[in-house]
Amino acid sequence: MSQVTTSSQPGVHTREHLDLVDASSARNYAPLPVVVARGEGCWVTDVDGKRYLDMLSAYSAVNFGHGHPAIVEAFLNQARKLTLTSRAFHNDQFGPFCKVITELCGQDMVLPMNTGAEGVETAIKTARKWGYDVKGVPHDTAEIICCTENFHGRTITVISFSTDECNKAFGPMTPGFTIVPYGDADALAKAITPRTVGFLVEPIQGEGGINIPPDGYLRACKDICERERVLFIADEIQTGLGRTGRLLACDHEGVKPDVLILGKALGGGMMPVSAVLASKEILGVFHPGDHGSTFGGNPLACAVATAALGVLTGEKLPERAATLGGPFVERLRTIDSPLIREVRGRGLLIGIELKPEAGGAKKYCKMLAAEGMLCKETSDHVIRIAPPLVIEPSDLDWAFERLQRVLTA
Ligand code: IF1
Repeated sequence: MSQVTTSSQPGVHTREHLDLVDASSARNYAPLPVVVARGEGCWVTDVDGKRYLDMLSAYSAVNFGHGHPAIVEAFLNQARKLTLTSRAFHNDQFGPFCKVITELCGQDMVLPMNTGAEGVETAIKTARKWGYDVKGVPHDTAEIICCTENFHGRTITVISFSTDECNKAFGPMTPGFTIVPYGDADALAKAITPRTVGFLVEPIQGEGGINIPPDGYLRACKDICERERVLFIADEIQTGLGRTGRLLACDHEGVKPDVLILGKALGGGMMPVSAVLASKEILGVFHPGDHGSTFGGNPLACAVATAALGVLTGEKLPERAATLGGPFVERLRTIDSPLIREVRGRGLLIGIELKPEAGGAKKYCKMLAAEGMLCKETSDHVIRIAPPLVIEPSDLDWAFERLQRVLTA
């Protein structure tokens, strides 16, 4: 499946598409000039026929690879039968989905939404209502603790607790959030007040630069939350469903989140599906009419998500991520390059942090794209690598050669 491609000039069809986008698309992204038209497994093809190895997987939404046959089949079968009823009625895909996902995650209940940000919003509403109804916090005073460098989505409430400067432009912000340094459990303990209802955390920060917290951090935070009666809310939208070598990244420390948020890969790479999972005591705070979504829990989404979870367990993808990821990270560490500051990763969620003198990671992502490999910088200096979990060892070898070449050129 390998092919050496070195041209960095956009082809003629690519040029046409870039012009269309330039003419009338909002400028909220600055993508690499690659216009993808097809995808199969870990490989995609652009409009000019050039092939690339996808080492980003749509930020882990394409964990199963492009067009996984079992998921495509579930999608097409369901699309022919029934796609949407709204939650005004039941649909026959919802119940089976609820059973599979709650059993897999070891939680009592699930609340389905669509995008990750909606899942996070739902978890915030859950924690606040739990705070008022169960913990007895006075109304309208609930506080939720979040971390520096967090990324949980783009809605107004979610960016209200972002520490990224770019979000300052969108005020006024939603109150009720406190920020503590990521990786510092003592800081969490100190920040808790009688009004604290939840601690929202990414087990590994994706956008923050593939930041892996110190060993024992999640366990310590969970213990603090238990002691203080604060909900431990894990945003596993990016880290969950096998990416880090376990079903959940929290599993590495034997931590069961009180509230678990999933997204991205849950939609099988085909549609937005997110979910909030928790115990009866916690998700039980919702009563009819309190919360919902037109598309959340739709039969197409449920059929696709159920198939995706079937592939995840059937193909043992968490184990695969662990088996392939560990040695790949070790191998990346052997690259003898003055540009590299650190290589870090867990499973197949990997960051290559470059030194400031390298001049930013984007340049290297462009060079890698010219070599036929797609990945994306994060946090300016980190090359983020997150291939589909179904990637073949030979494709990882192929990627390694490109990375080595570009980083030692
Ligand atoms: C974009 C980052 C990744 C997430 C976590 C919630 C959400 C995300 C941990 C929201 C989304 C995406 C969104 C995407 C880029 C991407 C990203 F670089 F911005 F940070 F993956 F690392 N929690 N992450 O990572 O989910 O509402 O988007 O479905 O372009 O904004 P969403």
